Amino acid sequence: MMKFAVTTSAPDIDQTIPISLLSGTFIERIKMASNLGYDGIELITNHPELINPSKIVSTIRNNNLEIAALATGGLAFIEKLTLLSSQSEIEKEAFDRLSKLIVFAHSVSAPIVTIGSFRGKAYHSDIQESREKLAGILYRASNQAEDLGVRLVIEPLNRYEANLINNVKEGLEFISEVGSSNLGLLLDTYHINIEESSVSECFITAENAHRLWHVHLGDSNRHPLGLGHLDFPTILNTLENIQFKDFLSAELLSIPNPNAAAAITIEYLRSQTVDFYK
Ligand code: LER
Ligand code: MN
Repeated sequence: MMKFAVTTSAPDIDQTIPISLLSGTFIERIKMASNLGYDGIELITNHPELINPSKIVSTIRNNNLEIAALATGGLAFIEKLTLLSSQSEIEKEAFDRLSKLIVFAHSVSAPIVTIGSFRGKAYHSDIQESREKLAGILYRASNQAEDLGVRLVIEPLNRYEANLINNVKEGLEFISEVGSSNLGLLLDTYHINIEESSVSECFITAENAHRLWHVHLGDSNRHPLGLGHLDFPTILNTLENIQFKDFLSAELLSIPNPNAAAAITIEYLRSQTVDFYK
């Protein structure tokens, strides 16, 4: 059975993030996610040291939800920290913050830490040099995460947001370069729709390589599901056929507002996946 999560910020973040859904206090947002029928939460956190892990876990579990993943996007959007940067002190600080997030993921039993925009941009004149640098960084981080029972996922991003790892083929090649069995792929329907000739086919490619570990959901325009032109019935059918059992997280724009976007998306998903509930 597929599990659906919604992306929202942890209590340490009070700024607005465009892809953080739900509004209100953290407890109100968790309750709402549960009432809407989500199975899990993808948490954006920048300062996990400010959060009490057992309080977070009990709030989420008491509402019959799981933590699907911890997201690093807030570190990039708000703190302007990225693993690759032409400023070495930013790279150093970013790695340190990733290590802290991995330790926090372990303490709240989050199975996955995502690496999307947080990887930063290739800045060497030879792009291969940046790739190799990132591979070294993620090799170290993947090993640290493995020791703590946490998996890392790298997310191909569309060409307007990243100049490194834009599609599934490049993602799989990069994972081979890193050489860690603890690094997988996060495929985001919004990004792969821009870069791939077939969204469904690339899920199959990633699954055949045993690296499809996490999914982000957003329609072609990054609006709630059903409000763009992605063929979600076929995509969901493909994921069902390959028996994808990990989380699919709604990570999309707060259109028309953060609560309605979450509500429209889960309603759409439940209407398309009724078979699972027979
Ligand atoms: C950014 O566009 C995205 O998809 C996030 O998951 C990246 O951190
Ligand atoms: Mn994403």
